[in-house]
Order: sequence, then C-alpha cells, then structure tokens
Amino acid sequence: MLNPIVTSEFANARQRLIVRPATDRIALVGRVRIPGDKSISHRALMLGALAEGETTIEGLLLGEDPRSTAACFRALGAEISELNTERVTVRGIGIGNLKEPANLLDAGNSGTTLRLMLGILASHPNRFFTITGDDSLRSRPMGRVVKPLSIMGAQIWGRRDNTLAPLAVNGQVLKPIHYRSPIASAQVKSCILLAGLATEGATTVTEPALSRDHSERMLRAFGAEVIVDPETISATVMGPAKLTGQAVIVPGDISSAAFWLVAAAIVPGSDLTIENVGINPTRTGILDVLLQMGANITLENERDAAGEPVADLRVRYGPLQGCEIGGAIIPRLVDEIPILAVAAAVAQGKTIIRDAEELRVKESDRLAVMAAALQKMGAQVTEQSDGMEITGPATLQGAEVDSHTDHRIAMSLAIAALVAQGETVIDRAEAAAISYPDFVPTLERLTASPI
Ligand code: SPQ
Repeated sequence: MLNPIVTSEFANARQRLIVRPATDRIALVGRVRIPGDKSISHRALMLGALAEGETTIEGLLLGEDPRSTAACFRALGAEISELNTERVTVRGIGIGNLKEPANLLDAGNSGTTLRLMLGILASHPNRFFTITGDDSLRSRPMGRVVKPLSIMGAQIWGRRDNTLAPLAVNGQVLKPIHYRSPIASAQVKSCILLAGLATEGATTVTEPALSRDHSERMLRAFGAEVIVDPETISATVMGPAKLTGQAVIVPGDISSAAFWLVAAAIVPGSDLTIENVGINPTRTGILDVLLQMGANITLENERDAAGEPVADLRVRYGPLQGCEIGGAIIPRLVDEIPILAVAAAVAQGKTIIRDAEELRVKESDRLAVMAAALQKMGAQVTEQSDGMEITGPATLQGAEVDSHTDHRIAMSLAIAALVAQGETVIDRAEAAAISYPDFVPTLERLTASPI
C-alpha cells in the first residue's frame, strides 16, 4: 500500500522528500528504536584504534559520519571489521603507533572526526598527515582546535591562517597545557584531551559550561587517568596514557530521538515509546525543555549500558507552551535547537532561544536556515544574532524547503511538515543519512497505518 504521507523522488543521489500532513487519521503510535549515538560511535572507533588489544562495539551508528571516522583510522593502520550494528571489532595499534597514510584523510561531513583526529595526529611525532572534508566541513572553523594545539607545540597548516581544511599536520612531541576554552565545546575539549594522551604530564581543559562528557567517560573506561572537577568545569588527562581494548555498548542517540519526541508531542493522538535512548545528563537538555513546554514525556526502564545511562522514553501528544532557552543548557541541547524551533512554532506563546551563536558554524548556519524555512512555512520567527524568537501557535503551510545538506535541518523540516497544511517538499533530504540512515523508512512506517 502506498504511504499517503511520505513519498520520495531521487535524481543524481539527491532526494526530494515529499511529506503530507498527518491529518486526523494518522498518529505516531507504538515503539521505535533509534540508531546508535553518533558522538559515542566516533569515540569508540577512535579509542579502539588507539588502544592495545581488541575493542568490540555493539550498536555502532552506521551513518556517514562514523563511516568517515572508520575509513580514516583504517588508513592510519587500525584494523576495523566491516561496520554493522551487532559487533564491530577494532584491533588497536596503541598510542603513538598510527602509521603515516600515503594519501589525504577524508573526514567527509563530520566535524567530530576532523577536530578529534587533529589532536591525535598532532601528537604523533615524525609523521605527516593531510586531512580534508566536504564543502560544508571545509568552511567550518578549525582555529578553535588549531590554536590550543599550537600552544602545545603542534605544527598545523591550512587556508585562512591555518583555520580551514584541508589541513596539513606535522606530528610533534607536545607539551601539556591548561587550556581555558572560550566556548563550551566537546570537540575542543576532546581534541585537547586526546592530544594529552601521548603528552607527558597533566593536560587540562576548562570550559565556560559543561559540554557532553563522552570522551572523559570512555577514556576512563579504556584505562586512562582522567580527573574531572565539576566545580571549575575542568577535565584533565594524565599522559602518557595506555589504553586497553574494551567492550563498548553504544546507546541510542538522544539527538535522533529528539525528532520523534517532538513529532509525537505535536501530532494529535500520538503515543510513542522510543527505546534505548542515551540519557547522559550532558545531553538531556531537550527533555528538560520539552517538559518545561508542557510535553507529556515519561522515562521508563532506566538502566546503565557500559557506563552510559539509558532509558525508554514515552511521549504522548499534548499542547505545548513557549519557553526561554539560554545559558548553560545550550551545550546540553545544541544539536536539538532546529527541532525545538519546530516545537516552538506550534506551541502557544513566545519562545526565545539565546546564547546559541554556535549554531551558525554547524553543518549549515542552523539559525538562518531554520528561521528562513519556518518563515516560508508560515511560522512567526525572528532570527537574532545568537538565537531566534518564535511566536506561536502558527498554522504551518506546506512549502518547498531545502536541507542545505544539513542532516538535522532535513529531519526537523520533515517533522514540521507532518503538522503543516498541504504538501511540503524537502530538497536534499538524503543528508539525513549522516546521523540517521533509517530516518525516512522509520517516518514511513510510523505514518503508514491510520488509527
Ligand atoms: O560532528 P559534527 O559535524 O560537528 O556534528 C554535530 C551534529 O549536529 O551532529 C554538530 F554539527 O554534532 C556535534 C555537536 O554539535 C558533535 C559533538 C561531539 O561528538 O563531540 C559535539 C558538538 O559540537 P561542539 O562543537 O559543540 O563540541
């Protein structure tokens, strides 16, 4: 039977996703399992490659971004089995032992791959590396990691005063630093901590607000000495470290769950349980905000999976109210702001998002792109330099919109389309495969059967 809500057209690897409103006959009901956490998947592959012995990874995300990380570390000499969700094995080669690849390393669309890898490469003496990425990644700022690495003694060259990829790295013996980062960024923090693994002494990063702490947790699990000081928001790694292969279980990605959380909250009649979602407190800002907006969300079956907290999230439709989002919560929901903007557009009253200027340097300028797309769909949105003001509730209208090749924009607009009147066409929707390869089939399944 043809799905009345979701259809797709492909031409030259470009997907036009056509989404019609869920009307009053369709609701999101039942259970859904989301793919593995992207941040944890990258780190499992990287630490597995740097460890001695075998690492096994269960639940790896099979998105384009972890595939880029796996390809880079294979080129650097790690043996990584074929990627699958059941069991990936990584035969690590030990810190300091990566081999010099004969060609460019390609991080694709992935900021995490490029930034974290720079810390690892810069601390591998007597080897030369070159690393690049796609159009989007080559326009994203790398100075934020090149600068602290250079203070550690790294030699890195690139366009625009060494801030844009392609980058060339001449590996060095580095010296430890205490870096006070001007931004709360897990990529900056992780890059420096990874450089600290091969560096004699204590390498510390202090952040203005706590960003996701998956690196600190996983480094510890692999045997590194990591000291965390919540009072000063600092993390220290003692080097030189030795990592030992581990069994990693990757929980479901709350950033992918976010699309279904909002979809079920705004499509009338919905009652959806999202299984096996990672609820690390550095990532759960989306839950705090949706609950503050009045969403009906409950956590069930809370448990621990290899050092990361996990739960099933049940969400039921109900009216939402606008709210204010800013300050220390931003790093805890930074990737969920596009989908929160959709929730805000249909919520009653005003939502103010501030302190979110970092969104301008993600895979796209997510503030400009979301504001423009939601305006085109009839929402009342004003773009601010560091956020958005959204006044709801709007009756959204179907429109022709574009993902700008940004996975989170593609998926956010598909969810907005479920509650719009008329047909929405999302161009370049194939971008969803970066973090959620099964997003469209899952959307098709959840909207296939009338209630
Ligand atoms: O890896 P990439 O491309 O930077 O991906 C994004 C995303 O939306 O998936 C950001 F665009 O996630 C980042 C996130 O925003 C992943 C990440 C990590 O794994 O360490 C940290 C965050 O970035 P940052 O710069 O705030 O540290």
